[in-house]
Amino acid sequence: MRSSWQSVVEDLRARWIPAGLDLAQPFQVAWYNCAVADACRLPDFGRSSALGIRVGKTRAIWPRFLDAWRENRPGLDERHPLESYVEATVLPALEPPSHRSEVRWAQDPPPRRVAMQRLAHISGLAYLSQSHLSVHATYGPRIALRVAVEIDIEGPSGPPPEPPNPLSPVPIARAAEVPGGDRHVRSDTARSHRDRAALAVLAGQHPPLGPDLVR
Ligand code: B12
Repeated sequence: MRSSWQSVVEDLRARWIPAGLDLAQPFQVAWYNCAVADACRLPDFGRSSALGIRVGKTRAIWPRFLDAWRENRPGLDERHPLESYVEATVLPALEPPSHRSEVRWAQDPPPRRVAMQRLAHISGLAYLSQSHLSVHATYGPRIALRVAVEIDIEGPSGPPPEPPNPLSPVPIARAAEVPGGDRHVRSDTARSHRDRAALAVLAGQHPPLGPDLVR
């Protein structure tokens, strides 16, 4: 029998995915709270094993967002159109409330700031790489981490999952053989990260990325 956090996550996914919020990863709030400074902790309603859902997006959001913008849908704000679109998608799915919930947006400043990349790693959604970019096993680094939703029910149990590391040491070694390639390997820029992801694809050690994901 499915536990209730699974059905909650499934119901929310069914409402978020058609709007382009296609990365929703459940986690136990304690996994994250034990790993970050107090200033970045998430609310847990007094139960450390509460359910959290790490919500992000791939490029799937863009056609849906543009449709909403062209239709002048209510709730969209000219100054922050994408952020307001995400808010107008996430919040109605939590109504009517079946459980208490809290929402933290990526753009929330301290004291509500969440270390979204660490959370993506801890929840198993995307590997936090040395380039300081979160790298998804399928979508590469071109993902955005928009929201963390906390819900007052028991979340997943056990230890946190380890996200797959899409950057294998073999392509890194190959990059070092290319003149100047070692600079890419050591660089902390997003560009070097894409180069390494592209090498991983070429070496057949990475799930295929669309050309627009690795260019
Ligand atoms: C503040 C902020 C910025 C600031 C400062 C970033 C920084 N150096 O700390 C500015 C405006 C400069 C910025 C720029 C960018 N950002 Co920014 N940013 C954030 C934000 C809102 C908070 C980061 C934070 O304070 N975390 C809390 C602290 C406590 O976490 P931390 O684990 O200690 O530190 C993390 C980050 O600070 C970062 N970091 C820390 N030191 C350094 C140093 C360098 C060189 C870099 C690149 C990152 C970095 O990596 C750490 C690991 O998680 C996050 C969203 C979020 N809430 O997490 C997005 C976020 C990290 N940014 C993001 C992106 C995409 C960018 C840009 C690439 C945007 C762009 N297209 O230019 C650039 C990259 C700039 C660069 N030099 O490469 C994405 C990353 C997505 C991913 N796949 O990983 C996030 C998650 C936003 C999102 N909605 O998805 N960002």
